[in-house]
Amino acid sequence: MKLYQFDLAPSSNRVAIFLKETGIKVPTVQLNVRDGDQFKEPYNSLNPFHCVPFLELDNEIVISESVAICRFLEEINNASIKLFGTTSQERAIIEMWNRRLEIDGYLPLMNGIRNKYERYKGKVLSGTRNDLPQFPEIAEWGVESCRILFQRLNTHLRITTNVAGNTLSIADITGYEVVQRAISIEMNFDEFEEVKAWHEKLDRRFNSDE
Ligand SMILES: N[C@@H](CCC(=O)N[C@@H](CS)C(=O)NCC(=O)O)C(=O)O
Repeated sequence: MKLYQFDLAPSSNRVAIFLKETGIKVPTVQLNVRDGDQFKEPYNSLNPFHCVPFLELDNEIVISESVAICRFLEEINNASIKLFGTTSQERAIIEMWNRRLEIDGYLPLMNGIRNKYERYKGKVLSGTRNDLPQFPEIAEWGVESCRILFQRLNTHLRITTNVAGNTLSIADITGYEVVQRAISIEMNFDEFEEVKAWHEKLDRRFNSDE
């Protein structure tokens, strides 16, 4: 089994945090997606989505999508730390928050970033190179969508320590990366104090050397 990652990529970071939190070890290969390694053989043929992260199994099956990879690794390792929940209710709540954070925060901000910044010209869509023009207004739409999400999350975090209850879950990792993206584009979210405090707590935890 081999995990293909690029340490500077947010999606790879989600898997890296998951591995650190669960203690699961997987042999890892770095692909520099900024230099286009994903379009070179054998990676080009291995993963038709041309993105990191992706996991190559020993039976040659390839799994992409950060959350699918984490879920698979948690299941096959029977890890004692469960970031996808243990009961039906926990699993549903985690899935609910994870999807809201991706759909209302992560994707709108990423689409905005790709449509606004010079370095993404010709790379508006992840995993392909084409001459689709950038539409910078999408960045405004993204920030607005994320602001509404942060409002809801802020209220929710008044009654819970982590997003999907009092235990850390994959939804916290997704949410952490949403806030990281918001910070990278200098989005002002000072008014959402609970979101800020929760992100700071996660930032210390995820970046500690333990
Ligand atoms: N939804 C996917 C997103 C994967 C993705 O977009 N990966 C980016 C890095 S964060 C990538 O590899 N991009 C390559 C490119 O833009 O060509 C996931 O969560 O794994």
